[in-house]
Amino acid sequence: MTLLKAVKDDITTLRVDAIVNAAKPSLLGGGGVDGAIHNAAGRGLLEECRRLGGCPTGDAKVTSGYNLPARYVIHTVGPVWHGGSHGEAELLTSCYRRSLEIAAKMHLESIAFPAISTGVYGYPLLQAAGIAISTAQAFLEQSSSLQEVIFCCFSDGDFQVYNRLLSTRTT
Ligand code: AR6
Repeated sequence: MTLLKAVKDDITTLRVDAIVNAAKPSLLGGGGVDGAIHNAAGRGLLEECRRLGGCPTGDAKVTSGYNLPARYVIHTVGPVWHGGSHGEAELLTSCYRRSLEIAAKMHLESIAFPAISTGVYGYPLLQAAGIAISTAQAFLEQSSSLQEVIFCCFSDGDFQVYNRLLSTRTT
């Protein structure tokens, strides 16, 4: 059975098969978790990202993990929050689904997500966490290599929200 769990940590320290990056469409680095991942991974990551030619919002692309403890980085581009009536929920759902599809296709067993779009891109955390959990749960109902899906929270407040939603979800 696949485990869905929340941790409070810096995602760049996690020893998992893949961490997910909340990237921008150019995939050329930025602030927040994107900046932290590029800093920790080193120049090789930026060089590989340059060759990918960007990524549309809602999609994902994979690179190696370079100096990270994670073997791979799955870069996904979340939606900017514009009030909720501009397809944000569908795009955020697609970020989680596409990342999980890539991980499953590569036969990975563990993956860690940051709270995509909830920083600079302004997506309300409670709604975003609900989408993260329900999309992962729905995906894992199909058979997949994944054994552990981690929601990596950067603040105590985010960690509490994820834990509350995880403890009340219907199985
Ligand atoms: N480990 C885990 N989570 C982190 C870390 C970390 N080291 N650092 C930040 N977070 P954000 P977005 C959390 O802004 O909203 C970038 O400039 C953070 O507290 O990183 O998708 C990109 O280049 C928040 O909960 O991503 C894009 O331009 C979550 O990660 C844009 O920001 C996401 O916050 C993407 O914006």
